[in-house]
Amino acid sequence: MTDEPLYRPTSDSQTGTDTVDHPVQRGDGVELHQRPDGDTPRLTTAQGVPVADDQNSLKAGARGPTLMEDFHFREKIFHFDHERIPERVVHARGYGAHGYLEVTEAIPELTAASLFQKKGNRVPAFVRFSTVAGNKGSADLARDVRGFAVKLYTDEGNWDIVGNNIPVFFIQDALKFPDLIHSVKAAPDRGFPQAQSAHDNFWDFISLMPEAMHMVMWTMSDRAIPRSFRFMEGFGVHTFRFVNAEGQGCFVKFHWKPKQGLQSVVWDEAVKIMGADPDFHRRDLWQAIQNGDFPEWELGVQVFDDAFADDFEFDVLDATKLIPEEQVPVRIVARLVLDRMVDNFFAETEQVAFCTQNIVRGIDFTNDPLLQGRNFSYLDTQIKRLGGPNFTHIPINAPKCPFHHFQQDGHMAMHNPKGRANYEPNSWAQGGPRADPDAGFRSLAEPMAGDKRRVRAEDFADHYSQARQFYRSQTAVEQEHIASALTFELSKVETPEIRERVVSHLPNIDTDLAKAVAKGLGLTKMPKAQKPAKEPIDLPVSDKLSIHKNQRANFKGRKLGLLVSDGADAALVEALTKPVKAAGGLVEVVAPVIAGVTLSDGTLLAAQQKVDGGPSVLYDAVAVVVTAKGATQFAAMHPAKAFVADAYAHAKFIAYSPEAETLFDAAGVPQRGDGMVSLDAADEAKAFLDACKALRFWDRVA
Ligand code: HDD
Repeated sequence: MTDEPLYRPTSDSQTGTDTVDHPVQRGDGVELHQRPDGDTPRLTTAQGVPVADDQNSLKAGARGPTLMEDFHFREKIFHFDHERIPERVVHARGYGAHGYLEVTEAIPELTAASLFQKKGNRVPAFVRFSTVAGNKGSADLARDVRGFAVKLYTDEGNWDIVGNNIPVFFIQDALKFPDLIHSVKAAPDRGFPQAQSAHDNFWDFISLMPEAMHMVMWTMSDRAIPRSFRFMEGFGVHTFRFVNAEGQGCFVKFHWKPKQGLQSVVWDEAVKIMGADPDFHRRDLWQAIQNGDFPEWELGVQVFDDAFADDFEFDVLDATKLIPEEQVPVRIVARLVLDRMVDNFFAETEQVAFCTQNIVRGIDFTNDPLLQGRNFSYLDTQIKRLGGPNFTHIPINAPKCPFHHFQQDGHMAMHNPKGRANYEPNSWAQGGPRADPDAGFRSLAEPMAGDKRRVRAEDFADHYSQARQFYRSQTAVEQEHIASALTFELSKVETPEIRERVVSHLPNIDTDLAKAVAKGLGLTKMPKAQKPAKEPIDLPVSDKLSIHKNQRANFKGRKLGLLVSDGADAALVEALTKPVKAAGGLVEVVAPVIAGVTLSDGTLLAAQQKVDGGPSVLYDAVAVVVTAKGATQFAAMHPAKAFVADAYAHAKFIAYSPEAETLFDAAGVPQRGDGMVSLDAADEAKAFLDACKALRFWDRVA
């Protein structure tokens, strides 16, 4: 053994400009060809010192101990050790994108918010979508509420609308939030289950909180398993205030309506997607934006006055209630477009800090006790998560308008005030910023009075009427999904008393629903119905609450999964894929091997998925174009059989070349019928695409 260093940098390796490739000997004979050249920057330490060798730590002898003085080693490992910050206590798993909000209708009569003063005004936006219960590494398709948090960088400061894809919430008072979240997250003794509400603790809590029943109808509906972030609505949930330049206020609720339409998956698909592609939702957003298919939402407002609020059946400060669009129509005032992915996930998506307290002139809070509590929680949590009060210095959180204040110091302060004045009033010539009584933020001068008490307002007491309205506003298929979801979740509950207590709420919502769930659970008798604090009333059906009633007949942004075998008819493949692409859809080829298949005309069709990596749950519709031989081969492969069997069970539109019959028979797919298009002639491919616009052939499973 020798004490000679095994690798000594040559003098030209220090210049960083040498383009001649001198292999670096690692010492064990492995040659590394990574050296800086004209385009590749030189590796440095965080202090900017060029690094000569990033393969070997500094040792006393080739086989000796590592030396303490190896500052490169210590800096690299120290930094790695500190890479993690606490994940969000809720909404840990999320995915963000940049875009803009453009005002399509000026509303100065309603609000003094500068962005709404003129049609065409545009402000940059950052949006983060999320699930609530699971940790950062959980799967995208968990049955859960989706966060829909929007940060608008207006020219009068940042305005955050920290909403969800469901317009109501589980609880009425923020004091109960920790209990709600503790109950849904992994149980503290066993550390599971992860990212799901199907367990005893959650349903125990819910069954003791009748106010949650409306929200539970939503989370048991397909709203909680969206097809992608692009196909879901967003809601500000609470009632907020608009305040105009004259200081007059009105109430407002915010809505995000996807231009892409609404779409969800079915539960069996969700379960399988979580295995096949746990990143299904983030991949979808990434692909759409990278392909230039920018998702877009309309910003709508429901505006109403005190007189409406006084007459409304429920309290507008109660976040477990919504205002049906039939009662107060949604007025579209802007559009939100997402057109750019982040440069760096951690810097932007992870470090973005949404706070409900971030509002701008022209917007104000109401006394909704959930919103009031949130205003404390978000600011507080950012300090924990981002390490100090200067999280607004992180570029993603900093306003994009000028800002001047006397806040200073603290961890990681990036911009301290210049000059001597760091207080006011002061009498210095360069005395720093001053408050502006004319243009500054002012709260609505709303009269307040009342006894200091821990109390819930009496008109928060009706917990079932809107749950009933929601359920009855769904199509038969959607109602069946709610009953199945409740049955599934409660079947995971181990304690019979908890199952029965949940069911005992359902007769107050709908007796057929109660019966379906009781039957699904095998209950021998219907539990006695809970006595409501306030008798529920029958409200009119609200079509806007249904997904199926509000779909847009469109295949744009959707995906066709094309299962092909070697020798497949090239003309048919072309006839199928061309109109899908023309309609703004995507085609993914699923083949026996990832290299693809050779079509009948000898061309190579590259595959995006090998058959066991591309199950049909990843697609909105599927097509099977095979030769007789290919069909026989697929008929012997479980993933190929599952591909067609699942597509059939999930009510998807299926196109197939006649040879595919062998595969369908082997997969146990019953006779074809509607929603399945046999491609005997190429022009039937067009008919198939037209059918696909309906997204699912629900009659098959109804
Ligand atoms: Fe919350 C995060 C939405 C009630 C406390 N919440 C968080 C996020 C969204 C929501 C979308 C993720 C933001 C992001 O992407 O960074 N939360 C809601 C909605 C609610 C709601 C729509 C009811 C209408 N939340 C709520 C209550 C409390 C919190 C009642 C506490 C009293 N929420 C938090 C939090 C989080 C959060 C602990 C975790 C991470 C964060 O704030 O930044 O402060």
